[in-house]
Order: sequence, then structure tokens, then C-alpha cells
Amino acid sequence: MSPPTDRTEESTDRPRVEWFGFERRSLLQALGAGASLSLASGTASASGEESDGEVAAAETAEERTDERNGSNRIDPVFGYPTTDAEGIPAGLEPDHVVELHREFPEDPADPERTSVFHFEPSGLHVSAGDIVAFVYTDPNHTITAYHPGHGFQRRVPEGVPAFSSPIVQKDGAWLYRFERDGVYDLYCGPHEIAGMAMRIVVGELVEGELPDYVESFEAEPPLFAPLSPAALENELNAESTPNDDCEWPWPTDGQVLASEALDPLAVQEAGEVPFAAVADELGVVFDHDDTDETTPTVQARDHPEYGTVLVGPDGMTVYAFDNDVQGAGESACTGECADAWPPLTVEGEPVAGDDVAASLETFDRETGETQVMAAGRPLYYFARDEEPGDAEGQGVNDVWWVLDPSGAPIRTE
Ligand SMILES: [Cu+2]
Repeated sequence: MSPPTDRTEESTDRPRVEWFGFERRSLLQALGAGASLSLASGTASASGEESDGEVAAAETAEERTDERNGSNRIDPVFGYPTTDAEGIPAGLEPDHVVELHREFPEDPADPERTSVFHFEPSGLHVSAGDIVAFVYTDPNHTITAYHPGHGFQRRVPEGVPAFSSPIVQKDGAWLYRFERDGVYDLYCGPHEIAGMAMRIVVGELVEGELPDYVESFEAEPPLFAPLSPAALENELNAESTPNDDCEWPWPTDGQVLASEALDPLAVQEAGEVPFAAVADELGVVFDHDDTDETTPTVQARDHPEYGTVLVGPDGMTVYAFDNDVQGAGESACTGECADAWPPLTVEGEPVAGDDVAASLETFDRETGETQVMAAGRPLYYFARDEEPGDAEGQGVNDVWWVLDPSGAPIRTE
């Protein structure tokens, strides 16, 4: 199925939505709730403070996007969905990518664990006019603005309509262009109550002049504020009389958005805030994808026979090979040798653990793998070592040695 690239004026039968300028908003507000007025471009019904989503209006936003995008148009309400995140058309190349994630518990039977739903990153800073691609790594999510049009307190800048993605299939994407400066709080419809919310800061915020809706997690009925665990537990307990001490197992969207990690100025400063930062703060058990980046590639561990030695990310002993030339950036152990002495490889940059004094560098092996060096010496495992602490390779053929934290071989008898 091809994406809806051809939304001509003739084929569009839904009301157009205008992004109100502040001037016109003020006029509507001045007229008060229930006022209707005809504008040169059409008829607008204003029902008070929050009417943006209901307004049939002028071509302003559409003309603006058409001009920039040619026939590919990002709708200010419906965005631009595509079933193929890899096939985004020219003119709509995203400036930023946010992934929609669900992490399953390691042990589905563990009563302490639940799936974790989140946006990655959960905080993002963009410039006005930037396109963000929300990529569906997992199905059954939406990207939806907190807006009275969706039954919520407005937590997007004034004048921004009630926008939302549809549910897009896995490996699809939804594009949205963030036009107005301000703070945009977004949630996933199916998983809002499980804390799937995020914050996008557009433009430059000034300390002390944050939009009021950032601070107030309050809304007058019939609108909702982002949820609190207490409210959910109250509801749970009211609905299930035999259980009067239900605990909500997820963080809520209210907690996520109120986290210090997603403080708007912090988001602006960081550029991107990973969900892991929010999870840490809220005490969410979370097996995030970046484990390998934060686990040191090389660590120092005490060994009962050889003192402090270098080990790999899994705690297994690593060795230096005397046939390698220190600093040469190549390995003398290939083929069968490498079967017995597998290289310590890494994707990206190696990370040194505490107490590792050796500088870590890498080089590319002939196989294309990236091997780690400590103080210029390529590092290898020994295939016969079975668990951390094993050092069966020490002294083999008088050329294989464990290393001390400075990366020097420890040559024993
Ligand atoms: Cu979701």
C-alpha cells in the first residue's frame, strides 16, 4: 500500500483545520464560549478556550506545507503515516527519529515484572519546522497530543490542533512537523496508562518563562490530567472489591512527564533524553537496548593467582599475544588460531571500566570485526576458559599472557 501522498483539494472531504495565529485566538477568546463567527476563509465555531481542533478554516497551514513539500504533505492534524519507515519520500526527510518501544519482561511469569512501554528517546529538543519521524519498532501505538480534542488538558502550545497519528503497522513510521515553539507533551493512546508519554521541546525556552501547562498537571472535568498511580489504584480498588490493595505496576504518564529527567530545560540542554534516565529516576525495572554501550568493554578484576587482570564485558579473562606487535593495529592470530583465541570485539567505541589504566583502541580485523586493544595490544579470549576467573590460557606456548590494568602482560613461570 502506498502512502497517501496525493491529497488534492478535490479528494479532501474532511474539514480543514487552521492553526490559529495568536491574534485570531485572542479575538475568539474575547468573544467568549459558544461564540460563532464567520471568517473570510470559512466558518469557525468557537466553543471557548480550547476550540482549535474543531475549527474548519483556511488554507494557511496547507499552503505552507505544500510549498515546502511539493505533493507530499504533512497534515497538521493527521501527520503523515507510512507503512515503510525506510521509504520516506524526498522532501520529508526527518530531522529527528523517535522509536516506539515495548520491552517484554525477561521472565513473563515473574509477577514483579511487566512489559515496559516507552518512546526512545523520551525527551527531544528540535527547532521549529523540524520533521520528527516516529518509527514503529513494535505495533499498536499512537503518537497523540495531550489536547482537549482528545479529552485531555492541553499540553501543547496554544493554537496547535489536536493532532494524532493513526496506529501504524510495525516497521512503519509517522511523520510530524513541529511548527510552533513551546513544549509538546505526547502520549500513546493504548499505553498512556502504562506511562508511555514523552516531551518534545521546540525552539529555545527561557528559564522562568516556561509555558504554564508544563507545571500544572491539573484539569477541570470533563478533561483529564495525565494520570497518577494513586488515581489508578483508587479506580482499580473500587472496581475489584475482593482486592482492596491493588498496586499499579507501571509508572504513569503523569509521573513520566513530571520526572526531573524530562524537565523542559534539561531536555533542551541534553538534546535527547533516553528513557533509561526516566526509568532510573522512577525505579522502573527496564532492560533497555543500550546495555552494551554502558557496560565497560574492558574491566579490571582481582584474580587469586595473577593479581588484578583485565577482563571483557562478560567478566571473562582476556590475553595478549606476544606475536602481535604492540601498536601495529593488526592481529597475528587468524584462522584456527582465532578459533582457540577469539578476539575481543566491539561495536562502536570501547568503554574502559573503573581501574582500567590502559588506553583502549580498536582496529578492523580481516573478517570485518572490530578488535579491542589495550595499550596497543590486541585482546583475546581463550576458548577453554569457561567462566569468569578462569585463566587457562596463561603462559600457553610462552606467548599468551593475562594483562595488568595498565595493559602490560603479566609473564609468569
Ligand atoms: Cu504504545
